[in-house]
Amino acid sequence: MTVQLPWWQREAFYEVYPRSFQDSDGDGVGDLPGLLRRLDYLADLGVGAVWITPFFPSPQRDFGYDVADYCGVDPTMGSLADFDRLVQEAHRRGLRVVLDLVANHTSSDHPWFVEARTSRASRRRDWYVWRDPAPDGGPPNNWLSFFGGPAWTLDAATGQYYLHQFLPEQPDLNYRNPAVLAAMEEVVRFWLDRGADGFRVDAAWLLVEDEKFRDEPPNPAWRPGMRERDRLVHLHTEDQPETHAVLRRLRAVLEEYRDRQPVLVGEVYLPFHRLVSYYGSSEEPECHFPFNFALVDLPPEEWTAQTLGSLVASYEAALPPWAWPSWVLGNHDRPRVASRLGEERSRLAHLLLLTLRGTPTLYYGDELGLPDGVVSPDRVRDTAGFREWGGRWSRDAARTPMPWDPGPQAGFTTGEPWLPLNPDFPRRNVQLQRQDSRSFLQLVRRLLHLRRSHPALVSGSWRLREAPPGVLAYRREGEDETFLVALNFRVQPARLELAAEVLLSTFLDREGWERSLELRGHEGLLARLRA
Ligand code: TEU
Repeated sequence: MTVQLPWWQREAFYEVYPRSFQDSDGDGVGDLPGLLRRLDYLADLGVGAVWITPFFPSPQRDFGYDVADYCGVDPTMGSLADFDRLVQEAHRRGLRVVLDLVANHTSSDHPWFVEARTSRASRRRDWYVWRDPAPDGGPPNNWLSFFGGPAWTLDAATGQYYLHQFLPEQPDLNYRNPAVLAAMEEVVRFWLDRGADGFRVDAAWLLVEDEKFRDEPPNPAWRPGMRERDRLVHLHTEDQPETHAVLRRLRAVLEEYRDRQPVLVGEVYLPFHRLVSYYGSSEEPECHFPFNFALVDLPPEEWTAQTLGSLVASYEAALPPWAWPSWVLGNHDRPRVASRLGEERSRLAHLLLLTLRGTPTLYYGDELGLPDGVVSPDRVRDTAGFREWGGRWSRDAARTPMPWDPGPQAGFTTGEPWLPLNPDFPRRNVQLQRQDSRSFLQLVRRLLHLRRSHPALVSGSWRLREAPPGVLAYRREGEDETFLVALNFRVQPARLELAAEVLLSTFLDREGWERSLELRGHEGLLARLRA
């Protein structure tokens, strides 16, 4: 008898960047009522949880990741009533709603920071991280921001610097002050009480910094083309031991609602051996899973059978036996996977994502094979991210509006979209791909529905299998079914001497029993070995 897994293990997650998903009022910016209108699409696609990036009141300097009120909805996104309706309608369709907890920092417009900067004696002063200037009057140490320049800004009125790992408009909260954590716990309760099903903790590995504020050493591996911030080795601004106590407390709040199985997911960009510490322990749990970004940051030239096989094997080996895996191909901060790999290999990547063990997270639009949009430097909105990547790439390209149909503004808005539509939207959109039996969308939809009807694809064991050069092959074995996945990452054809029932090809043009599995160039197969 298959033990019923919790929903966050059974279901695939889908990241919605609400500004770009569906606009309902013609202002060119997506919103919650627009997302409500697209819930049937998500339910039909076969995802089970929607992670919505921030929609809280914000001056939008980092598009919502600068929160000015943790317990509200930005007027451009709708209202709390719209949120309540969204949750109700999502739940009616069996969809869970996961929010973005931007816990590391607030907006500089947040009342807490406005009060903190009024004076050194303010009761909120210690809610943020303040330091006296260095003897030369400059920043207290050499820490750098993700978005360029020092991670410190001088508040002239009070003569001290405050810490911001991101923009100066995103002052870091001070988790060494218990009042800060207590306030964030109340934020979690507020949304859980309104029916939220969990949180993705933004910048979870950055929450606490070194108590002694020591300079970080230079990074000998830094090369031109890497991020300026990575000129330093981040010994003191990330992955501090005290971070885990914060995540344990946030998890403890979720456990107050354990009957609803709310989930805590961590945004953690760390190598596997450090990433796994964000699960905590079975006695003192932290994240249900931290995102595993290994496939997001894997350079395109390293997408080979050999590299991927050892990457998956080393992740599986690094996981504590009770820990639940996670896999991600893309998000709103990185170039889209179809732009990194091309369409055919992006299909292979989605076959990989949706047949590995654990919870997969899809990024909106990737299910269409959507490439990065074309955003000319004069139309860049995300100047912070543009600086972060040295003007070589803007995160806007991965945030262009969802193309719903070939009609005006791709069905995204009746107004002027806040970012340009992808030029290929007349040919690459939901409506046309729904009508095409071999489209990218059909591949993702079929894989999601296969996952849902075959537990072996979700929680079955994962085992690498011998395969010809260039082919990654692995078995997924459950109680009463065994599957084989074979991915040919080369353009040359390959053959697996194995009889199996092909359930689908990434080209969606073959099914049924085959005495041996011929793989065309860049073709992937999902086959059943025993029913
Ligand atoms: O990103 C934090 C982070 O992990 C950065 O490395 C991020 O991947 C990217 O490099 C920043 O451009 C989170 C959010 O995902 C990001 O959108 C926000 O800008 C950032 O935190 C600040 O809240």
